[in-house]
Amino acid sequence: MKLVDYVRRNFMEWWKERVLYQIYPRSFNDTTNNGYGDINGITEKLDYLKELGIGIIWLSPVYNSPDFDNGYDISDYYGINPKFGTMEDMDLLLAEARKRDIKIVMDLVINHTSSENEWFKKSVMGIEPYKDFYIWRKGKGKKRPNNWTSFFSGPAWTYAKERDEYYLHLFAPEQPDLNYQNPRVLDEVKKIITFWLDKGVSGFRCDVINILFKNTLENGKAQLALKGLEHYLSTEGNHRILKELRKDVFDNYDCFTVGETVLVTPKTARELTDNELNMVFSFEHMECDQFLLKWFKRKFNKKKFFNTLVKWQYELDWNANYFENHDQLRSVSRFGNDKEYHKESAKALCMLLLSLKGTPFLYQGEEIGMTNFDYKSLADLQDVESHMIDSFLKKLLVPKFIRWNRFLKKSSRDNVRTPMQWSDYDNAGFTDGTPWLKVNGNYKDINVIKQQNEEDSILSFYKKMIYLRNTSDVLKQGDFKEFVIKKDVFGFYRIYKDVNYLVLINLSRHNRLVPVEGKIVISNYETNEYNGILKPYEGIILEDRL
Ligand code: ISL
Repeated sequence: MKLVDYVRRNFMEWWKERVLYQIYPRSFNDTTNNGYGDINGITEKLDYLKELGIGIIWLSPVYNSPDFDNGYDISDYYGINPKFGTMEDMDLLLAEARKRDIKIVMDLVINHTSSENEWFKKSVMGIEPYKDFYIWRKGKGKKRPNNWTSFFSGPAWTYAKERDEYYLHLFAPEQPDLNYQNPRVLDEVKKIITFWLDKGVSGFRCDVINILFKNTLENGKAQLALKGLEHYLSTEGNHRILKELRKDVFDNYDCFTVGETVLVTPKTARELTDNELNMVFSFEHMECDQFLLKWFKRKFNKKKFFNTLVKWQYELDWNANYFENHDQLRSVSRFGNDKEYHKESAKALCMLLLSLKGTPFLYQGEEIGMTNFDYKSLADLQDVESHMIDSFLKKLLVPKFIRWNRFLKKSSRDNVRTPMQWSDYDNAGFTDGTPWLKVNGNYKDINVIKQQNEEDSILSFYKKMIYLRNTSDVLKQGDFKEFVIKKDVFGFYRIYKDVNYLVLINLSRHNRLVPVEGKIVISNYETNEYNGILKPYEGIILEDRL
């Protein structure tokens, strides 16, 4: 048996043991006052993260990029976006993180590049070997090559007069899709991954990693919201690519991969984690407050949320658990109550997240209960997706008032991208310049410094809960078993050897009866005794010895 396989079988992998924290660099901490967070700003906060109990940081893209999609459009995979600093800054961050035993994971965006990437510029000109690095097709008469649509709305093809051809982009036109039918593309991707692993990064969060390989370019079924999906979702070719990357690159390093996997089901998730990725993000629990698409919001269905979490706990050996990321809304505003029960509900969600089986992923600001933003108009929004959706709805003659109130304000990704709230100084202590995106007006109440000084703050509870998770084999390794799901209450066991933790979470503003007994391990109400009634948004862990 290879040593690496022996270690894998007999020890818990480090990426299962540690709590991960996602940083959205442009909104984290600005040390140059250009209005954008930067790499030195992250280094400056490593002690904060260490004290919080974080073991892995995932950086949203810091590569060179014209920033049409905030770095998810990469123009040079080997360079650092000057807004964020230099490669020396990056090396320093890696070294300082290593000193503190914090691992750094990068974002890997390889479905598409930026249209300003040299590869694309040469491809447009037909220059070899880049001519077929992207997916080019002639139009059908005056029409586009097929009916596929983009994730950001509208057609997935844009015409380039230089070649008298269209290129495919499943996202914005500034994000052309790479052509994985061309083996040279994967060779380049391997070089990129190797470069960063050699630099000392410990893995990758792999952006839309199950839509790389397009089987055919036939028309998509008319009824699907995303036309063309059936031709590129988790295809055999995609599996081949991921297996090859695992065998030729990832397996040579002590690293891990988590896939951002579009429309994944437990079955496809298992296929993607069998000798390919280490874990995947599912989106199913993020769909419990919407009809079909996130733009059609409905009341949060807690029961569905709990049942979905249970389903994934049973179906996969290991989950990547999260309630927030840079594309979603703030969880306390979405699944909790950011008004009367801000503190209680943020803590209850914290307990839930950290006691499910799997690797917990926090997103910056979640640990202080940051909320959605009260945007006043489209001019406040920076996100390319929001602007594309707005133009799309405009073409459908949807009135401005409805576009704004029903769709954009409620669902824009900028809700979660506002700058980190460090203090009650100007701009929440994020920058002394003008922040690239407005700071949430509630920063005087919700900020790190204030919560560091309060024993019962959300931040203090995160610290306690992360400490518990970091030191408890029950929470790290215990089996998951459902206990009860009521309309508002979620209860489950974590069982390890002879210890049994019962986790009870009430996600409502009402008292809820759950008559059980046990010694309290932790409670978000700091109670020492449980009398069988869960208070509003109370979360509690009780211990039973079997
Ligand atoms: O955010 C979404 C819908 O509003 C998702 O559909 C999202 O586009 C999808 O999950 C893919 O997201 C990833 O790739 C995008 C980028 O914009 C996102 O920020 C990234 O997380 C394109 O690279």
